[in-house]
Amino acid sequence: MNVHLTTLILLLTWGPALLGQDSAVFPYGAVPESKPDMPLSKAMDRVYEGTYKGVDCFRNELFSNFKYTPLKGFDYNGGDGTVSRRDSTKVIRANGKYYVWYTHRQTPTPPNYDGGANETIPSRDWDLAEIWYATSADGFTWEEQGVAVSRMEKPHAGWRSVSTPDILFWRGKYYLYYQAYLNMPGSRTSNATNGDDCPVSVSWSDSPDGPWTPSNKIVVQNGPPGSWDQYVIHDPYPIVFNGKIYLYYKGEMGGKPPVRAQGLAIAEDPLGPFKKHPLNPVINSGHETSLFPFKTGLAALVSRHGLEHNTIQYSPDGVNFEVAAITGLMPIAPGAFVPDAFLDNKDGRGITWGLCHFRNIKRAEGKSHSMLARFDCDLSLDVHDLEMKESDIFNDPEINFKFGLSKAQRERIEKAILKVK
Ligand code: AAL
Repeated sequence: MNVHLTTLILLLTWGPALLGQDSAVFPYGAVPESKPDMPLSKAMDRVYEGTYKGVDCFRNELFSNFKYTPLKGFDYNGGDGTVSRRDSTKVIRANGKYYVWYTHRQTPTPPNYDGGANETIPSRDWDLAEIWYATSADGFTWEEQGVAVSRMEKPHAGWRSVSTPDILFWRGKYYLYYQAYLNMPGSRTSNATNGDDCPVSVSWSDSPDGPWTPSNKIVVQNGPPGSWDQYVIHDPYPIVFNGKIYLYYKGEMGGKPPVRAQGLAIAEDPLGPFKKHPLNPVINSGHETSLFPFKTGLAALVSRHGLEHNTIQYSPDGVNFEVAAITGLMPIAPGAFVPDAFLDNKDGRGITWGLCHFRNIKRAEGKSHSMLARFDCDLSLDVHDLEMKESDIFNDPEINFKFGLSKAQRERIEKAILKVK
């Protein structure tokens, strides 16, 4: 046996002992791609046996941080709360430009959250709203085109408000799904959610520029009494998968605050019938829905609420999701540019940008509106932007101090100090 091989065997056998250790030690350097053949802690075992899509943030294709840019082209009446834009759809590309649709509210006053709403005063930021749209050449500067879907005529769902749209392109036609209110958001306080009750309806067009024909049909119904989604079917989000229309949505269960989870309803025709999946809810956390094809499955941005908030998740079948990455400072109501949302080609390439919103701006002064913004990320198999893979975000201290203790918390702490002997 040659001397090198002998030396190697001796080192592997006696190395640890010579180093004063009684077992192999985890190696120095970049985390090994393959699992070391040695006893591992649960934490290190999870690196290899867990559901993460990489052994560290820089090599995890489904990890990214998020960068934000203000948009040009939208006027908010100086932030007086009378104009609001929020809950934008996926961004799509057609006719050589980008298109996006969103909740547009223009009312004589800001919303009155405290029972003072009526036929002209909104009860919520998305009450008495319409679906408007805008186009852009670059995704940073937008040209507002005006209304796409107006409120419906009574008694049709959506007569009070239509909001929170998303877009489907299917067999040559465009479909806009939206929350279709049959009563004032927040008015049914009898239930444990915040009364933001509604089903989902749809309008269609031969062109992204309209005109849009309302179906005047509820295509995703509220669940039966006592079911998790009996009151709230929010954030309809269609994607083409397995040859069908997979429409994800948010439901709000009871509890204060209500638990938000996401369900799936599947149809073979854009106008339904949509059949809810028996395993609903399929995502146990989050708020607004945002998914995209990734490799042969689907990935989901899961933000804001729940045990698994601030995660990016992956599902091979569109039903069973697992945490692929943990992140932070996620976009609210992300509407990503998803070039392959309707291709169903089992080669999902991922996303790099989209629109989102910042909400309840200036609510403290009795004014409340939301504004659209752009987010960028690297959740793409075709981009490798290491700046987007940095997990350690340095915020200006003032940003953190803005999330200071409430008056009640400070009083609680000071009271506790007095008790210290
Ligand atoms: C949004 C969405 C739905 C809710 C409200 C407007 O973030 O979840 O649309 O109804 O908030």
